[in-house]
Amino acid sequence: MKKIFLLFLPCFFYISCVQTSKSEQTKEKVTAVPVFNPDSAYQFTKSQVDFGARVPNTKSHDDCATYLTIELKRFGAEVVQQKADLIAFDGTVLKSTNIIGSFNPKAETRILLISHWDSRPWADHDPDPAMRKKPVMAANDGASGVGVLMEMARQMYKNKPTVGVDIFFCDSEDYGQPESVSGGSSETSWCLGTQYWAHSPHVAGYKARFGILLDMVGASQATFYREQSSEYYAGNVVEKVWSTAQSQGFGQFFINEKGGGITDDHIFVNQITGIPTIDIIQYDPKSGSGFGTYWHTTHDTMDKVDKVTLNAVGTTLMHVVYNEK
Ligand code: AHN
Ligand code: ZN
Repeated sequence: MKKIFLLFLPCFFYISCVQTSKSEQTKEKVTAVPVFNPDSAYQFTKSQVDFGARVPNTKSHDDCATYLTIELKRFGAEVVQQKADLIAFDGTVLKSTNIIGSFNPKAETRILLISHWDSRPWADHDPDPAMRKKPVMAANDGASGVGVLMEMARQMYKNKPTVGVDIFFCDSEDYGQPESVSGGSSETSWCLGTQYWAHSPHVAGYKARFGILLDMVGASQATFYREQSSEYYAGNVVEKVWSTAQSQGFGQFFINEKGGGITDDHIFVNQITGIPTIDIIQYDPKSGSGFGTYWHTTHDTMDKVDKVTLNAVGTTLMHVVYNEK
């Protein structure tokens, strides 16, 4: 009797590790969605911040690129490091590295998941003027999105989705021209790594069914609105993601209302590659910048990152990816 029980134990353990929602169970075939681990996502976020600010042309930046590449390979991804010298608005040559990790690299149907991994070189929104030349630690504005995607990579290693997935860690997103510089913040001074990749993708003629960009997805009680350009270029993807979030119980994070339009990596992916791509980005219509009081300040540190938010985003994306056929 005891022996029989022990034989069944691994089955119970397995079942408890794979969640399926009620609505999914009614489909012909049950879709098993691996459980996203927010503690692990938090650790992946912290590991990046522990390198220091990941500003292009610094050792912290290069060490973090190596770390992300090794980790993606450890999770079975086929990894491309795309190196480029990108010219910033002020003429600085940014030694940039886009990192692309592919799962099921031969699958024709693909999903593109994007997050920038670099840190802003100046905390130009810091309340203390003496701090405005200091770099941003970018716990939320950078590391959080990458942390969520690294945890998804870890899950995909254990349990492959049906479709192909490309995780794209783009570089030199946050070297955009500060508003204080004459002429103001030019749109094309942002997202340099993504602009480069969109013109010269890691695979010639690269296509994906859709793309999802994560930007600032770790803050406590963050709210994500249906961003304007995402609606314009990829309304059905916005609908898919927001309705998945609602059905998973994350409606207090994914607000089912229109938000503003934001210049971010997804704009260039949409305009240059034609891959319909949305932006999940923290947006608070009541705050001044819209992005939280510590945005582009020296206060964007690990204490701002909340596992509950990482879980809301990660779990939603896991359901989106594993339900794609
Ligand atoms: C602008 O500030 C124009 N766009 C926001 C892009 C960004 C910066 N996302 C994170 N940091
Ligand atoms: Zn930023």
